[in-house]
Amino acid sequence: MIKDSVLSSKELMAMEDKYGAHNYHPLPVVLSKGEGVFLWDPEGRKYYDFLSAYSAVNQGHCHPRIVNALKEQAEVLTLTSRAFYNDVLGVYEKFMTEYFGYDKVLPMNTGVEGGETAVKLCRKWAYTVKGIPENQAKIIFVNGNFWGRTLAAISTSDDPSSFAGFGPYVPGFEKIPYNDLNALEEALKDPNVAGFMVEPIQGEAGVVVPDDGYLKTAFEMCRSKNVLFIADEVQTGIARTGKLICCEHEGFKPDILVLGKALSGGVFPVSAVLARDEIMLSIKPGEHGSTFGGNPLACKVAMAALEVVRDEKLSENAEHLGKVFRARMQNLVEKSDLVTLVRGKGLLNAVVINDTPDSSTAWDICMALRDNGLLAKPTHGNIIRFAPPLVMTEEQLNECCDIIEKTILNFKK
Ligand code: IF1
Repeated sequence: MIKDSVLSSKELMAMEDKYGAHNYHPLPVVLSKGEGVFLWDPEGRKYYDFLSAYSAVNQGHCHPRIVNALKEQAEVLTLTSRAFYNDVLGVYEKFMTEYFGYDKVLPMNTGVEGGETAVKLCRKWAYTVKGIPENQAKIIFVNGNFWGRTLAAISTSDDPSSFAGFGPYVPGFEKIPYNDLNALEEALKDPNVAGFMVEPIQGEAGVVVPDDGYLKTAFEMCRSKNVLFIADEVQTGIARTGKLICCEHEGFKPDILVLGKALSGGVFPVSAVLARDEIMLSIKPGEHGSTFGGNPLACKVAMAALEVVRDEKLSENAEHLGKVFRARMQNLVEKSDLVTLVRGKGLLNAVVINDTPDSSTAWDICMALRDNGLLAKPTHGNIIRFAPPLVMTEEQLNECCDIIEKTILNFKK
C-alpha cells in the first residue's frame, strides 16, 4: 500500500525548483517509496531502479536488516563525537579491518571525505615515512576521474563541468591518461610522487573499464617506487563489480582503500579509509576527523549492510547477473543501430548510445525507460549507466532487459 502522499509529483518538483538550489538536473520523476529493487512515485507508479543511487543501494532499498539496525541503535545512542569513546566504534573497527583485511580503518561520512582522508594520509606518510621534502608531495590522478565535489577533488579533475569556475585549485596533483602504463611509468620517475589514486572502473566517466592487468601492473609499478596505490572503490566496492572490492579481480590489495555509498546500503552516509599501520599511524591524535565520523549509528548500519553482502552472496549474484545483462545487451547491439556497445563488470554496466555526446538521445531514451517502468540516467552525454541493486533475481533482470530492449527498439529520435 503506498502511503498517501499529499503532494503530487508535479507539485513536489515545483517546490524543489522554487526552494532548492539548482545544483542538479534530475530526471523528471519523484520517488516516495523504495523496497528492494523497486521504487514508487507519489501517484503509485512502480519502477525498477537501475541506478541504485549511484551504487549506494547495492543491498536494495530499505533492506530490513539494515533499517532495523538503524532503528535499534537510534533508540540507544546516535552520536558521541570522538571526544569520548563509545561501545560501538571499537567493535566496528575490528569488524571492518577483519572483513577487508587491513590493520586499521579511519571512519568518515561521505565518499569525498574518504578521498580527502586518503590524500591527507598519503601526504602525511610521504613526509613522515617516505621522507619527501615538506609540501613537495605529489599525487597522481587519471583523466576522467571523479571522486566528489570538494575543492581538492575538483582540483584533480579534467572535466570542466566539475572544476570550471571554482578556482584557484589545490596544488600537488598531477594528471595522466587512464589505462596508460607508459604514462604512469613516466610520472613515477619523479621522486616526490607519494601516491597514485584511481578508480578501478571509472563510474562517472561512463563505466570505463581498463585493460585486464592495468591495475595490477600499476600497483606493482607503484610498489617498486615506494608510491602508495590508492583505490577509490566508493562506487566499485561493496560487491558492485562481482567481487567484494574491484581490485580483487586482479588479485591485489590497494595500499589505501576508500569505501563509501553501499558501505551503508544507502541508509546513512558512511565512508571509510583502510590501510596498514605504517600508513594509518602517520596521522596523529587531533590531526584529522569529523563530528559524525564513526558514530554509533553509522557503525551499526554499516555492519548490518556488510553482513547482508556476505549472507546474501551479493558479489556472486552481481558476477552472474552481470554476465546475463551484458549478453542480453550485446544482442541488442546487434539488433539496433541505436546502441554501439555495452561494457562493465558485475552489475556496474553502461550502454553507449549511437549519437553525439551533446545529443539528447540518451536522455530521451531514459525518459522512455521511465515511462516503461525502469529508472536509469545518462552519465556523460551519450552513455547510459545501468546499475540495479545487487539483490535482483535473474527473472527480474531478464524482465528489465525486456523493458530496455523494447524501449530501444521502439525508440524514435
Ligand atoms: C554527485 C557522479 C557517480 C564516486 C566515486 C567518490 C565519490 C563518488 C567513484 C564521492 C560520488 C556520486 C556523487 C553524486 C553523483 C554520483 C556520481 F555522477 F557524480 F559521478 F556515482 F558517478 N568516488 N559519486 O562516484 O562520494 O561524496 O558523493 O559520497 O555529486 O552528483 P560522495
